[in-house]
Amino acid sequence: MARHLITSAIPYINGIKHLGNLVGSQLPADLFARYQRARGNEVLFLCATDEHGTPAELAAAKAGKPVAEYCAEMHAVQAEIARGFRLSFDHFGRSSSPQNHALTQHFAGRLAEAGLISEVSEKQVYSHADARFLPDRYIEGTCPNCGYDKARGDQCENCTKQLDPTDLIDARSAISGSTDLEVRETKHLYLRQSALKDELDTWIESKTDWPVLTTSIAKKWLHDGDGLRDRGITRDLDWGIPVRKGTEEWPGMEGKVFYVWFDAPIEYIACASEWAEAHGLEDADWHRWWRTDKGADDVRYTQFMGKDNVPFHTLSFPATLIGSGEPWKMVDHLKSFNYLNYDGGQFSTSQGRGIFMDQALDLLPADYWRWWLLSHAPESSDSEFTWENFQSSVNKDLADVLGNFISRITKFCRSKFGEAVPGGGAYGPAEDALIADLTTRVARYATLMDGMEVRKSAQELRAIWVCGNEYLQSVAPWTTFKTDPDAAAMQTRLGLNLAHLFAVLSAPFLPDASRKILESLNVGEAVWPKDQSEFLSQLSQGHAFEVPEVLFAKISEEECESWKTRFSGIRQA
Ligand code: B3M
Ligand code: ZN
Repeated sequence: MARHLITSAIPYINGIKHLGNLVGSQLPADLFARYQRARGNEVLFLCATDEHGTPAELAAAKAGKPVAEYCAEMHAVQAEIARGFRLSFDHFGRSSSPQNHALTQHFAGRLAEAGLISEVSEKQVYSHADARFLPDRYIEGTCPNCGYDKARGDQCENCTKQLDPTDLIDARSAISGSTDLEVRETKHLYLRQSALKDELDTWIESKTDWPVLTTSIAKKWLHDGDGLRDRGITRDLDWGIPVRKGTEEWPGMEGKVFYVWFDAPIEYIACASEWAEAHGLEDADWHRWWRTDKGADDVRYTQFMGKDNVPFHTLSFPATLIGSGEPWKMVDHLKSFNYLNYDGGQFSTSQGRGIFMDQALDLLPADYWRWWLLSHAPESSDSEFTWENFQSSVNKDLADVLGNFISRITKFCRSKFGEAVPGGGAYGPAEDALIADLTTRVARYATLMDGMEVRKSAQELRAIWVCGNEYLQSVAPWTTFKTDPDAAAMQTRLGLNLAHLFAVLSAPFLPDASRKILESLNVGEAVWPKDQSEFLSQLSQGHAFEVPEVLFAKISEEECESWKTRFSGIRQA
């Protein structure tokens, strides 16, 4: 039995994610986790909320809540929506957990001991009224270039000029509005990633089976970008993980916290510890997933994320792990995604453009979205959501092909043989040909799923459903029945067994529909098919079943039009 550690990029806490975020990490990770479990492998699938940093502070301030309270609430909201989408995390953790505090401080301590952290003095704006240093984007003022009076300390939104806070005219705090600001010296910690260039280089060069999207981004930053420039890993914020060297104070770092991108990937590890705690397990139980000296050497670790997150996962986080000098499990396969666009533009959280996860579930059950999103996953290039395409995919793939097959075969059997599998008849050439075809296709489907070829897997799965429909259409048991009831019984029996096969194969994509089919067929436990001919004879004479309720409702023109209009604007918070 293989062991799979699977993580999805951890979504920021500030607000509900849109479908573009979902398809770029959590959903394909879930597909892979469900598939590996279905194959009988041991899986630990982890995700969490990314709770630190300026966006969390700003969102909490906007909601008028203390940031800890805001994060706890939003974590519960995101967890509930994840359940709605049937994301099968073994644990949905929080980067603000005590475990992540301890581990992040531990890594910083190890890196410091290894000489990989430098202390740098910088000039930064201090606000007396707020009693704190202000990050660039917390400072507002008039743009020296265009005169726009709400320019931010990092950039003018109006003319796009990049700015330093000291460029602003009449600079003020975006928190309090105070103009009582002062430029002060402050010390920050930098991670000396450049010192690990050779090790990172060797490591990435060894990943010959990674998607080009991943390695091209990694190599670009490693070689010709300034991606390996030493990075500040501390910030002057209140909310975050206090800077400590392991369990000790760090002189001169009082009141500072680690930068969100330093602690967020460490949460992948901390989350396993949170998982162990939540299940009353020992440290050894999570160490066997994360420590190569404690059993994780035979773990296969796969990460899922959008392409914008790749540099952090191929350079900074590996630098943290390697730099610690400890035997942490490193990622084996990194699956990254392009962007999903929305109806001629971009999904945008800040602009409220597109469809958000909660809204999607209010319209239709998870399986409808899972199918469209996964079968259109932005793998080799960006892809686009349009309502017409969504409608057509739901109606044609789910309702006409899979749904129709299940309903047709179960209803036909009920009408002619009753609600139990009929006996009699023997396979002929059509059945042998079908089984041979399915044998090839199921093997191909498994190879594609193992390789995380999401779109191609969906295509192959659909092709398998089509085989079933074509078989029924060509042997036509409703006609055979009139002249040769035994042959019709055999065809019907095979049809019911095909329904079983489709339910098992479709489960990673369509967990709810799969469960409904299995329930209606009275199949207790889904077992992945090894041999198609054997699998397709499991439901034998006398096995009782029920006709399931309609699995997929078609989307009408009216619905499609009205949703299109409803989601054409901007979401009001
Ligand atoms: N929260 C960015 C994002 O959600 C960031 C990912 C962290 S992964 C360690 O796209
Ligand atoms: Zn400007």
